[in-house]
Amino acid sequence: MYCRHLAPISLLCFTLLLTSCVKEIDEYTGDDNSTGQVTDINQMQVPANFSYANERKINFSLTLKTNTDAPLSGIRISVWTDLPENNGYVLINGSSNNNGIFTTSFMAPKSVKEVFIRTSYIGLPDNIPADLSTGSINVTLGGSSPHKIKQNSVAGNNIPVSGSAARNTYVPVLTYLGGWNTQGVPNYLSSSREDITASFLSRNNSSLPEYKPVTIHHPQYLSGSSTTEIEITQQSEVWMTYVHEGANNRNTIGYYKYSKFHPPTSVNDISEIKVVFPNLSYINSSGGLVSGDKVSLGIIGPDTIIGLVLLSNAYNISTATVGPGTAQYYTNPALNPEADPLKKNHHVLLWDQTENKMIVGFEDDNRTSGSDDDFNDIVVYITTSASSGLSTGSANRSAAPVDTDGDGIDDNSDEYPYDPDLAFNNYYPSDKSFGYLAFEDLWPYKGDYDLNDMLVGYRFNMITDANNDVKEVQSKIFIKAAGGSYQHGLGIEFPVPGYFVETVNGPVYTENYISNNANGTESNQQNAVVIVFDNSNSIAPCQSGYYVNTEPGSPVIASDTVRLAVRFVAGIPQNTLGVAPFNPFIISNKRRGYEIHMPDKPPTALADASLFNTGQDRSNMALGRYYKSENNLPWCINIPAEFPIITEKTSIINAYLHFADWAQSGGTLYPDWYEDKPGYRDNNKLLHR
Ligand SMILES: [Ca+2]
Ligand SMILES: [Ca+2]
Ligand SMILES: [Ca+2]
Ligand SMILES: [Ca+2]
Repeated sequence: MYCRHLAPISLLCFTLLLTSCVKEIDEYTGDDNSTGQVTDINQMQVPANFSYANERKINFSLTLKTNTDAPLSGIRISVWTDLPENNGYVLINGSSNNNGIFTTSFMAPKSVKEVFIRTSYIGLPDNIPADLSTGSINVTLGGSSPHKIKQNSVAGNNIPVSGSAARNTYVPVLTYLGGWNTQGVPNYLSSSREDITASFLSRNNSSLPEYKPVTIHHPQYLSGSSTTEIEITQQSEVWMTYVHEGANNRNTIGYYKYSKFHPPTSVNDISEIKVVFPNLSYINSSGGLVSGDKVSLGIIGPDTIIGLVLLSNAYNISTATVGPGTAQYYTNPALNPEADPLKKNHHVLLWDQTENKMIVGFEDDNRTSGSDDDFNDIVVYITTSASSGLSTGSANRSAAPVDTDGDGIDDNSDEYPYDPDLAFNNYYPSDKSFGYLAFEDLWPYKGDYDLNDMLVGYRFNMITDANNDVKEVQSKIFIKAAGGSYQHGLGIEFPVPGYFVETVNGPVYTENYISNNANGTESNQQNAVVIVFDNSNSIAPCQSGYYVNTEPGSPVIASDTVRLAVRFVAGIPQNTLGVAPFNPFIISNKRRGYEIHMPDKPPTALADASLFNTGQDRSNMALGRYYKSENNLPWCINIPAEFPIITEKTSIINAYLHFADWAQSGGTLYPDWYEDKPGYRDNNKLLHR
């Protein structure tokens, strides 16, 4: 099988090796319909220290504490580029250690200015925004005096608002236990907060894990035989304690009382609702509450049922008043709006035997439209002064945590619940996208900068264990385009000794120039080097007369996908292993000594050192400068996002119209140059394949 250009280009390249004067033939000579100021990539003025990085490293430290400042350990943490509903994706996953701390670093696209920290854990605020401008994030969630992480839009704390000013005419009549500040924090909170222990929270989370429908996960919580009413059996002081709110709304919770012998059959049977927490939102999340904040409901006699009602989005933070809300969800299912009797329940009642607390979890969306049925949008609990003041006989019990593989990560958070060596997936660039390595393949001679001679697509998954160490790196690798006649190998160097690798699975070899150790790493290397494939043409074979996917009208070539798995003997700290795509390189035209790497990434021990500083290469090993020309042009760039193929012989500056601005500014301008935004691309010079 011969590509159309194989013979002439090979001759040309062969000639290049012998006499550098011929190189001019393949050199890019400008493009007359460029829209930018620079019309020839060779005229770009690129700062000498620029490495063409589209991302930056963010140092991250998160501390999780209970409300008595005890560590919350083994809690899953995710950092997202944006909220999931805004197409955000996960940058890093991990879990808090025995000190409640998760420390790591990750790469974030320079165009991402803010990330969101998510724990999805009952007892902690969720979706905490964090600014990336300083390059590091250091945040504590929870604790006895939670930090204000981001200012709320409404100013003013601790301004008492009288209860009467907040009345409205909703029926049942809303009455008040006192006043509150603008954030809706009652001025009648009990003087001491309840201790919300780590073990109590773990039982809450095992019972009502985020996003997991109770209807599937714990259907017995909603079955007809279990208690749904909070019944007072002895005269007692009764308290409600705030644990958690995971909703976007500013919800209000109130209570009403009725005799166990005369339950209400309609809302009209309820004479009044006493507002307990006007705004159930956390201090860092649209409100001012802290887990453990507690309100007395007064002395209540036996045979009384405490009914609770959730008034959805009822708190108006600009007027500091409570309205009827957009919906009202009662602990008397008969009063709820859904017609389907199986969907009228909006709460689950769980008796926590260890701490004698009656947990109430609410679902805050209409269950016929938009509800995820996890019943943890609001979590409070009820306690009484009498030691057995509550009827608990037929109430469901809170669930003990389950960790089947014993790695310290609860089954609900463990992505590998039956493998103690693995806990979390960490995809790069994301679980739903691919990144690309775009190569010029004539190094040490420069080419035409269409950066399509090898266009390698990838998605990595660094699978971490419960200590957040990387135990295995899996990757999907394919060839999106091959706009040259050379046939290349592809390798990846990891910055650890080869014996750290236990096994390598999935490489594709059709030639005989690679020699490997028994564990699958390449022989005679210092670091662990894995050759992914040794001939690109066996992965994406060219069709006779054409390159692979670089010419309009050429056959569409579908590449094989190489699924590579590199498993390490033991978990490697993420800071030691570094970040994807690690140190990838092509082996140019199957000549083992000819390696082409990303700019400023060092060659491996098997690269032919005599090639440096020949042709147009101006590496300087003493300075850590590699694979850059005199003009600081690269032979490879890494794009952590979709990257349509530049058509044959088109310079990148004429296809990606802000590439030159980006490179010449040292990465300051247009950090999003590769994105599909108005004016960013000339689609006539790109192929979407
Ligand atoms: Ca929910
Ligand atoms: Ca586990
Ligand atoms: Ca596991
Ligand atoms: Ca080229």
